[in-house]
Amino acid sequence: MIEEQLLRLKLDGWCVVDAVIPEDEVRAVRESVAAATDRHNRPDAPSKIGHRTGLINYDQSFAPYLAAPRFLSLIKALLGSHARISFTSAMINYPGNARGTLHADWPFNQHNAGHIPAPYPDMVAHVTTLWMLSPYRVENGATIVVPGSHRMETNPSAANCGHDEAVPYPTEIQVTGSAGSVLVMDSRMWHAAGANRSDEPRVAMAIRFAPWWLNLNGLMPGAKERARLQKETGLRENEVEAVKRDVFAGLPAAVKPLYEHWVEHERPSDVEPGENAGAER
Ligand SMILES: O=C(O)CCC(=O)C(=O)O
Repeated sequence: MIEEQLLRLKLDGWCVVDAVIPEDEVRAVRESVAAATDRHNRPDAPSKIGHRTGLINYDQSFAPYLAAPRFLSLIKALLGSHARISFTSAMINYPGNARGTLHADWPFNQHNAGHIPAPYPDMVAHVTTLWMLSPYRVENGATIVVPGSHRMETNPSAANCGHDEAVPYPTEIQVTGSAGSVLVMDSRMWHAAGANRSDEPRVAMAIRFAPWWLNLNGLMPGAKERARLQKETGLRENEVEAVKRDVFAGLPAAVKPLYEHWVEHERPSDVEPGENAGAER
């Protein structure tokens, strides 16, 4: 099973791990994540999108599933045994939301202050996982991917990529799946949010993983390194708030190693209360 998933990730750039959250448990997680996102929605979220970064501070209903062996063993096979979480974000795509632009995720997205400049090397350096808390269907805006695009050395967020980020790509597809499944993809993959043409919100989480050696400091609100990157490039950066100590203390033992590097007060002393950076990509 894992061999097949790894082959798909290598050749196509993505695969789906089914039922990471069991069918009879996913509704409770969906409702909990949606309620936390409603309560703590970012004021600068794009139109018809609910968004909350640092979700782990506001809701822990999904935490036990992060260590599901069928899921975590795949992440570790891709990024090594010290893989850790870089982003924990909730996304609610409401009916009528517009299709997103085609892009690769941080740190390959060239719009971000902290990015690996294109042309970048061909290696797995960051993994994006999209958790389907609602079933992903074509009508409700299932994520659009361009299979094989992760092997490109650039992506449509770069001005000279050769493909306009606003234009659909001819071979793109939408990844559908049942609630509780997780789309795992190389963060270099060209992808976009689909338009939700249904009458129900599509609730999902973007949980991203980094190897231990990837510098995440630019994501921490208030960090000097973050401020310098933004000033020197004139570009924005995503932000991921520190995990609160009491939240961390309550996480399952198997999940703690995934968040330990981001716990408040265990960060470098240059961190001060921070600014807000806009929607992440
Ligand atoms: O909402 C989606 O389907 C895609 C989200 C996305 O583009 C991202 O998280 O980078």
